[in-house]
Amino acid sequence: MNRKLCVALAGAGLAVAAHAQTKWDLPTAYPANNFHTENIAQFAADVDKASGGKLKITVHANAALFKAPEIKRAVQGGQAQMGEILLVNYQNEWPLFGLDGLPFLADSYDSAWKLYLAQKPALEKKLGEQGMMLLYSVAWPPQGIFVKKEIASAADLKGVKWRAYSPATARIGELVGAQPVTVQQAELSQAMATGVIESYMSSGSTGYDTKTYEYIKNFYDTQAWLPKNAVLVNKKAFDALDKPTQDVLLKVGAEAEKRGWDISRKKNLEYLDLLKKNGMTVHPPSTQLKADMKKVGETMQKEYLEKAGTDGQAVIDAYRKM
Ligand code: PCA
Repeated sequence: MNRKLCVALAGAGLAVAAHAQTKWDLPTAYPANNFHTENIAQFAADVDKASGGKLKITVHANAALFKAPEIKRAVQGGQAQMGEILLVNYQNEWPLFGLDGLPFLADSYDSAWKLYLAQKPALEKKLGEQGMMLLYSVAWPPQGIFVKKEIASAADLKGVKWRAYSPATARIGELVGAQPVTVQQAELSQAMATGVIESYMSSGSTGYDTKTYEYIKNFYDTQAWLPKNAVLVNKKAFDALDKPTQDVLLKVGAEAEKRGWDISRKKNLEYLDLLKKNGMTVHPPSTQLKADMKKVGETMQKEYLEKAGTDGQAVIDAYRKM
């Protein structure tokens, strides 16, 4: 119930529960058992508790409410008060959203965290201009190559049906001569089952969540980049909360960010073990494959700077100084 209505009802002599409740929706594109989603569920439970039941956030997992690429606009337009997005999905809208999707710019948890800190002021400003707030952001585990056949170099990926989840992963597919097709995670298992794709780059987390081991038996642990999910809040919805509830949201959001990075780091190796247990071979990339992928990364960083200009360069410079 909004405050004006509370006041009106109170004025009319009606009893108003001291704990007028606000209900929010939070769509995400990933399944309920994904570590990001579990972290968000914990966040929602913590907000409920810390606000004394005043703010109830319903998490809608697995792209059930909005498809992955639609979630940002839904939060911007207020159809959802909050939402979780994959930042790199929006690189075509604004290059800086794609910075954490460039191969080998930041390829460890420590460097990914630094890149986040370097990106953050620009992200907050951009989202602010769009009527949203960046509540928190958490990295996916490092990205490697899932592929049906064994590969020794990028040349072995020629002509292979390649699933992309972002403009950058599609570009990698092009650069290695594969056949990219964009498929979001919610449709990935089906795309593998029907033979639409036979290869893709992602994390052990997504490999496990989508049961990739049922279709694809090789994972090359290239640790090429760590893309981030971001949890956004519609600014008008935030402004309509009372101050104590706003404070709860910010505090619990900061806790979720820290917890999320810790879980991601810890679970990375667990996911690779789970893939092995389910019949997948986890390979270290050959020297040639590593060199080929580094070259792809260099090309993409160059292309990126051509598009992102001085703003993009400034963030990369800030990151390199950290
Ligand atoms: N999983 C998501 C994005 C990055 C990741 O590790 C996906 O494959 O769709």
